[in-house]
This record gives sequence, C-alpha cells and structure tokens, in this order.
Amino acid sequence: MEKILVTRSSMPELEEYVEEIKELFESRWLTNMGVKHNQLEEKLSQYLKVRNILLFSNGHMALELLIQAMGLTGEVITTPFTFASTTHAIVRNGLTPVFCDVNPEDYTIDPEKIEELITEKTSAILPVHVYGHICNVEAIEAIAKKHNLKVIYDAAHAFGEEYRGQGVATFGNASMFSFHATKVFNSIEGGAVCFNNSENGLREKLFGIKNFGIWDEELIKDVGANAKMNEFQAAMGLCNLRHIDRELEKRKAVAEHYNRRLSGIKGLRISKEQDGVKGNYAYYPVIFEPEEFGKSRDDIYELLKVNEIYARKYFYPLTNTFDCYRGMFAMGDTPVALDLSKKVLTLPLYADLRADQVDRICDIILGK
Ligand code: T4K
Repeated sequence: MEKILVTRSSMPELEEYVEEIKELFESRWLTNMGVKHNQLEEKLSQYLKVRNILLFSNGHMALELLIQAMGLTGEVITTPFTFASTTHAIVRNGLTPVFCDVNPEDYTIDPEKIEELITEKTSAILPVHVYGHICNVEAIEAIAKKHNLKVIYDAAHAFGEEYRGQGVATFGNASMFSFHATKVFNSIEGGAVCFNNSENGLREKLFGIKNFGIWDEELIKDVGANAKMNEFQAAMGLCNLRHIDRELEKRKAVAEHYNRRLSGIKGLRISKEQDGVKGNYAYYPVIFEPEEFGKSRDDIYELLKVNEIYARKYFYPLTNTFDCYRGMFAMGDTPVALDLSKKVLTLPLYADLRADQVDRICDIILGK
C-alpha cells in the first residue's frame, strides 16, 4: 500500500540547489545576514507586495520576537484554533492570551466577539489566517483603531495570498509568515516578519533583536535572541521561489479535484473560496458532522490510517486546553472553535499529490 502523508516538502532539483550554494564554499560566509539572505529578502518583498521584510530562523521566533519588538503589554486577544506556536509566542513574552471564538464559516477570529474581551490591559489583537483563510481584516482594523490596539497577524499559512489585490502582509501593524518544510513556500525552516510601515523604528528594533540585540559592536540595546536565517536556508528559499507559481497551480489543481469529489455530500463541509482573495491552497480542511455523515472525524482519521493515509487533526486540541497552561489564565468561551476542533480533518495536500491518490483518499472517505 502506498503511504501518503499530510504533506510533502517542495524542493528544487538537487543540481539547482548545489549551484545556489556553491559560492558559499568559497566565501565561507554562512550566516549573519549574508548575500543569499539579502537576495531572498529583496525577492520576497516584491513577491509578497510588502515594503518591509525581515527573515528569521523560523516562523515561531519571528512571531515571538515581533511581539517583543512591538513592546506589547498585559493582554493579547487571539484564537485557540491554531498551532501551539501562536499562543506560546504570547505566553513566552510574559503576556496573557485572551481567547476569542472563531466564526463557523472560515474559522478565523469572529470580529463580533472581540470588543467584549477588551479591557484596560489589552494591548493587541493577534488573529490567525488559519489554513490561509484570510481574517475579516476590515472589521479587525476598525476595532483596533477605535480602541487604540495593535494588530499582528499570524500569517504562517497565508504565503503569497492577496486580498483585493493587496499583499496579505500589508494588513495590521505586521504579519508573520512561516517558511517551514511543510509550508507552501519553504526555506527548510524559516520565517519572516512583514509590514508596510516601520512605525517606531520597528525594522531596526527587529533587526537588532534577532541578533542578540546588537546594534553595533559596542551598543547592545535590547535583550535579544538569536533567530537569524542562515545562508543554506536562504539558498533553498531562492530556489523554491523560482518555482512557486507552478507549485501553487499544482496545489490548486489538487484542491479542485478534492472539491469535485467532496462537495455536496451530506454531513461533510469543505471550505468556500473567499470573496476577493487570491488563495494559496495551503491546507484542505474538511468538517465531518457525524450525525449526518454517519461517521465521525475520528472514524475517518482511523480509516485513512489503516490504509496508510496520514491526514491530520489540525487544530486539535485547542490551545486553550493545553496541559502546559493549566491554571495560568482563563480558557475563555470558545464553543465554535471547540466544535470545529472535534470535527476537522486536514487531508493530504501538496503540489505533487496525484489525481489517482486524491481519488483513493476520497473513495475511502466516501466508502466507495
Ligand atoms: N503559526 C501557525 C498557525 C503555524 O501553523 C505554525 C507552524 C507556526 C505559527 C510556527 O511556524 P514555524 O516555527 O514552524 O515556522 C507542522 C510544522 O512543523 C509547523 O511548521 C506547522 N505550523 C504545523 C501546522 O505543522 P507538525 O508537528 O504537525 O509536523 P510533523 O513533523 O508532524 O510533519 C507533518 C507532515 O509534514 C509529516 O507527516 C510529513 C511532512 N513533512 C514533515 C517534515 C518535517 C515533510 O514533508 N517534510 C519535512 O521536512 O508541525
């Protein structure tokens, strides 16, 4: 039986990567904002249609250090229907996450439930473009403006997406992308912080904080960390970026094939295309309503597994139920997110997933 995992990293031909890293063996400049790093920043800034970009060793450190650089305090409103990283980044900064529910249409933060969570301690909203579904950026901006709050987007899943022709990272004060091996675009591990306006010296501050807070040889201004992207990561990013449009087309074809097979089935909900959004087909989440479909998410997960197909329960459990947070802060009231987390399964999706493999997965789900 052919094994199918939830995703499979995109990679260039070996020769292309070897060619890209050749000069590193001569220059012996391997990290600390080298030539490849700077080239990748420039190319990504164009591709993502955003003025400022800083590269990081991974998406998590990008988010954690962005929160530090923005000087957030007290409470941060966020959602629990996400990967551990989002909530950890808040908590590791000594801040309190305040959990807002998501909406049942696209699983992003429900703007109607944000205002009731704002207190005098709230400093920011940290929504997630989960699965690449873009949050209601207009409503979030209006709330943030009214209450003088910062907005940081976890855009780990939203690489290359646009909303009404604008790069997704131009919304809010800043956005974080992940370039992990499992993402639409990867630099092995990697991440970025992007923003249009460098308010309060955000660019300079982040540049320092990702390199121990060193501003120059004798001036250490911040208690920084080490989260620099190295040259081998950047080289992989440069290679993968050359092929990104083709990769996205292939992902789209896979998602469309799933849509054809799985739409209109009772008790089974797939994601709708969002108005005005150029998507990236990062994930293929399916919601199983057990009473109507006859089988639960967990039944399907097991059924696929015995057939060597490894779908994933992204994002179960909710982050506000994690053991590591027990007794630290309130769980919040997030019934929609809780329900989704028990019913969602993300099916395998990657550029090279073949049509016959998609058919095999769908046949098993539909009992054919
Ligand atoms: N915010 C959000 C909303 C996120 O989803 C993430 C990361 C972050 C922040 C933080 O960004 P990073 O610091 O990671 O840049 C995976 C990824 O490791 C993680 O990046 C991702 N989200 C999360 C949703 O998925 P796991 O624990 O599920 O990974 P793992 O090792 O089980 O891999 C999943 C599948 O991917 C494997 O079955 C096969 C495939 N795979 C995996 C690796 C490591 C590959 O094809 N190639 C590989 O190299 O977290």
